[in-house]
Amino acid sequence: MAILPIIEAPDARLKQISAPVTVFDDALKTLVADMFETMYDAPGIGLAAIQVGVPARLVVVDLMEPDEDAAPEPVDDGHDHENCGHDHRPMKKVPRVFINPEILDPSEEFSVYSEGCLSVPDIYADVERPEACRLRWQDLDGVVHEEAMEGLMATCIQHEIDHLEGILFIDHLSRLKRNMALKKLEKARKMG
Ligand code: GNR
Ligand code: NI
Repeated sequence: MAILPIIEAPDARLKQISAPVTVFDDALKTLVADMFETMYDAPGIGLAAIQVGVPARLVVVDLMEPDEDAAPEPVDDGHDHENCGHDHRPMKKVPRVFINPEILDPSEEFSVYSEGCLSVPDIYADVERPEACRLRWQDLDGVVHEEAMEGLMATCIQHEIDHLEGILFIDHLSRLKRNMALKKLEKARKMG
């Protein structure tokens, strides 16, 4: 397993269109394992292969969810966990691999989410996308699946499929806002 370097904008490699995965071998499984390790380390909720320099139509996602089996751990940090309304249960990983993913019948309803991207670090902006869709994809054995997606999963998978087409979330912003984001990135990079 390895944590891979994540490519950041304005690197031209992020503009490539990724090629379909046709070989479902051990090298693919290793790449997926490395992509999960890289995503959890970042941390992020999704990662497309091109973000680690591999132009293949492959994405990993993990939105995590509260672990129903874990007892809520008592923590004494001065914050009123009994009454704060948050869910303080430990989270469990829900790793998902989507190979050659395709969006089917996107909803006519849109939702807005404040998106970020590991390739555009520390920049966040509202992006409007179809609120729900169906997704068709292949798993690590090449078996085809189809499932309805909504909410954050629908947002995230559309963000990832954009990466496969060479599109970043800032490409959905006005030219003014995109240029502001790119300037901010450039400045942050100069500052180290
Ligand atoms: O970690 C991530 N968070 C996120 C938040 C809102 C919408 C999309 C995302 S995906 C992003 C990780 C990433 O860059 N995936 O390509
Ligand atoms: Ni991204």
